[in-house]
Amino acid sequence: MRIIRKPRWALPESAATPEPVFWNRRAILAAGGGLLAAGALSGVTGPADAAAPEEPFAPMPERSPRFSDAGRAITDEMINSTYNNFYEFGSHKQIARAAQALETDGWTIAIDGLVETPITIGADDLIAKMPLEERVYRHRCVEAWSMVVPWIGFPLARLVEMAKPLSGAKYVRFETFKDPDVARGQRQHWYPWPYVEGLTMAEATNELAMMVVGAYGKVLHKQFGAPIRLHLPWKYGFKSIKSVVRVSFVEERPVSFWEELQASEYGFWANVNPAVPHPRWSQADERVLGTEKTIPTMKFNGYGPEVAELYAGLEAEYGERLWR
Ligand SMILES: Nc1nc2c(c(=O)[nH]1)N[C@H]1C(S)=C(S)[C@@H](COP(=O)(O)O)O[C@H]1N2
Ligand SMILES: [Mo]
Repeated sequence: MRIIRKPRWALPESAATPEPVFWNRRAILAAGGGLLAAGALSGVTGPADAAAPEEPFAPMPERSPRFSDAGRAITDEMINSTYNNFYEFGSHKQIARAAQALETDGWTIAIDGLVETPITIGADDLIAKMPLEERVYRHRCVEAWSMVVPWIGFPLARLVEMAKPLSGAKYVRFETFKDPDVARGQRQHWYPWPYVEGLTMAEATNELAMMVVGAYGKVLHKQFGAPIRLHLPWKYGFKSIKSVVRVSFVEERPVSFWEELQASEYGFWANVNPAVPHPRWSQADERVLGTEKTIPTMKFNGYGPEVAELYAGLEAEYGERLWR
C-alpha cells in the first residue's frame, strides 16, 4: 500500500478551517483573562509571554487621512499579537514568546544590487530619514483569515527613490535575517532560509506598498517582524516579509521562500482573489480574527482602485498565476 504523506512543511488544512478550541482561548483573553490565563492554557507562563510591548512610538506620526478607515474594526492588539505567522520562530501561530529573543538594537539593512551606490544603513537612521505616517490596512492571509492593523511606517517608494536604482533593475528582492541560534525554526533545514520575497518595480513604487516600523502606536512588536517589515495589503500575507535585512534591486525575478517550497500553491504574484481557490481550499471567504465572523473576500482585498492597473494586460500572460 502506498501511503501519501503531506510534506513536513505544508500549511495545515486546519489553517483554513475554523478552530473552535483556539477561538475559545482567544475569547478568554478578550474577556480579560489576561496573560496568566493564556500562559496556563498554552503551557507557558511568566512575563516573557507579554505579547504587546509597551514602548510607545515617539513622536507618534499622524494617521493618513486616505488610509484612516479600513471599513472594519481594528483587530484587538492582544489577539493579533498572539496569532502570527513567523516560521523563523516555529511553524504555528503561537510564536510571540519565542520572537522576543530577536535582538533589534543595532539592526542594519543592506540596500544593494543594481543601484548607484550600494549602502548598509542602520534601521534607526533609515527610519529617521523617512516620512512616517499611520495607515489602517486590511491584511488577508492565504490561509483564509484576516485582520486590520494600524501600522506605522513609510511608503516603500521613498526607499526606492533613496536607493537610486539603475535602469536595469526590474525587481526588488527582500531578505529576512538568518540566525538559527536565535530563530530556532531556522534549524528546520528543509526550509529554504532565509525567507525571501520580491516585487516588480511598478509594485514596489505603488503608493500602497508600505515599510512598517510600528503598530498600535508602539515600536514594532517583535512577532510582527521588528524592526522593519513590508506590508502589501492587496496581496496574500506571505508576500509581506518580516524583519528585513537586505533590499536588492535585480534584473531577474526573485524566487520567494514559499515559491521555492511549493510553486503550484504559492507563486510570485499572490494577488488576493476570491474567485481563484488555493489548490487545497477556497479563497471565497475569510475568518475575521477576533470575531466570530466569516465574510466574503474582496478582489485585491478591496484595494483594486489603487492597484488594479498594475495588472492590466498581464492576465493573458499569467492567468491564474496572478492570483496565487
Ligand atoms: N520572514 C517572514 N516573514 C513573513 C512570514 C514568515 O514566516 N517569515 N509569514 C508571512 C505570513 S504567511 C503572514 S500571514 C504575515 C503575518 O504577519 P503578522 O504576524 O504580522 O500577522 O507575515 C508574513 N511574513
Ligand atoms: Mo499568511
